[in-house]
Amino acid sequence: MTCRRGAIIVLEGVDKAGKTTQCKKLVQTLQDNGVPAEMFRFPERTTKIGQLISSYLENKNNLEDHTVHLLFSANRWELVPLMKEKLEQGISLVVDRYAFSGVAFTSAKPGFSLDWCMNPDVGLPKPDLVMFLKVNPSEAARRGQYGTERYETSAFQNAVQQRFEKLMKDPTINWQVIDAARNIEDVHTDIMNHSVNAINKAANTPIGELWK
Ligand code: NYM
Repeated sequence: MTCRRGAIIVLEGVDKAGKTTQCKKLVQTLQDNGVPAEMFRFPERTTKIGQLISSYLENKNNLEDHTVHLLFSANRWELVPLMKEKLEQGISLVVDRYAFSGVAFTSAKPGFSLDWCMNPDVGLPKPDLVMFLKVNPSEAARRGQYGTERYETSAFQNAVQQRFEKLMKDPTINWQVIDAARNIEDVHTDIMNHSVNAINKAANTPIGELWK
């Protein structure tokens, strides 16, 4: 590799934690500081697979639980060539949800083990940093109504939070827990500091493989 590669920076958390707001602010501040950065989000609803997922989430169609899990994973894999191309150009990727949401949401359904849920995502480009935006689900609910999409209930979000806690025990991932109950600017400063560190560290190391 001739130039410094970009870093993969993932923001995770339950719904209403502020991930999308913080991803957008992070990309803007990085760019303002001359650091090339772009935002990715999963699910990426614009592809054919993404459209299937989107209409499932909007309750417009029903998909069998294993099937939809594999579609979420396929939606990440279909973006891998583009992600790698950007990283190799030195662009850091700020990613709104990744495989961790995939595992946390499906494994919150009855009959799904973490292991089974992780398998399809093994080998994806490994994030250099995963920040978990932590707000308890009741605080998240206070921030405004959950929407009307599938999974948007307090009971399900509680189960998802517990699955995230399990995933965060994995020492092979650079997890950072961010107290997201604070104001937007304080959370942003914290996220920016962690990101700059990760970008500097990643620059001269090869892209890793997730859960391998
Ligand atoms: N979701 C997201 C999953 O169930 N599996 C996945 O792999 C991913 C990436 O989709 N409730 C769920 C979490 C959300 C929903 O996400 C849509 P968003 O960020 O609201 O568009």
